[in-house]
Amino acid sequence: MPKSKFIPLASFKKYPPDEMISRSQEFYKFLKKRRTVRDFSEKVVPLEVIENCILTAGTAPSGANLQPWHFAVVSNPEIKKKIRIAAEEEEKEFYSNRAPKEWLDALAHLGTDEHKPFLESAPYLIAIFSKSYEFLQDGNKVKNYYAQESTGIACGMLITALHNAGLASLTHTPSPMNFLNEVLERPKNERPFLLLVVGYPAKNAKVPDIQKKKLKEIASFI
Ligand code: IYR
Repeated sequence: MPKSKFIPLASFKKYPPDEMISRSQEFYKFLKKRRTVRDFSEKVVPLEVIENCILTAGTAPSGANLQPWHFAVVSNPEIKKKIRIAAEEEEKEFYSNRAPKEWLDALAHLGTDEHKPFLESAPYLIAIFSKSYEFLQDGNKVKNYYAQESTGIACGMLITALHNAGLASLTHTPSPMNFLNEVLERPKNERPFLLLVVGYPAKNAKVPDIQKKKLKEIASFI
């Protein structure tokens, strides 16, 4: 087993309590402004912003630091079109047959349907894959621990980073989304986790009038 090497924790920054309170309030106010958007502008986004946000996501904690994720960034219009066609096919089946009435009722207030024009109009689609195992250079197969949880955390950080950079996103999960492996030529050990649509909101983008739960509804202090 490789021997671990430890270095001093030089990057940690401590703040006085008052400053901690104001920083946490400010960050809450800032993140509260994030809204999932479904109407995207075609306006070009600098690739460097996307790269930086993915690097940010890559700082996420992961089981045994195995970083079991892959981010496939799509800007090619032909590939976006392929993804739209495949996703709309699945969604059509979902909305007209697969989804139980209970699920459709729960979604009704969002106004979603099988039409996904944003998959072509938004400048970037980021397909996030989770790897429950992978192969080392020598061909040996290794297991990744908590791959799903780790990838979920990385996606949360990616969404936060994109918001911080001044971009809107949509967490889109066509189900099933195995077609992403084929279209994006990703290996079998990579399981599609999320399709994130990224760009600027369209000029007159509208969002549903929905609220987040209050602190006492989501937390208990014992
Ligand atoms: N994947 C479908 C349905 C859908 C499901 C959930 I859960 C949502 O929060 C929103 C939509 C679609 O994208 O339309």
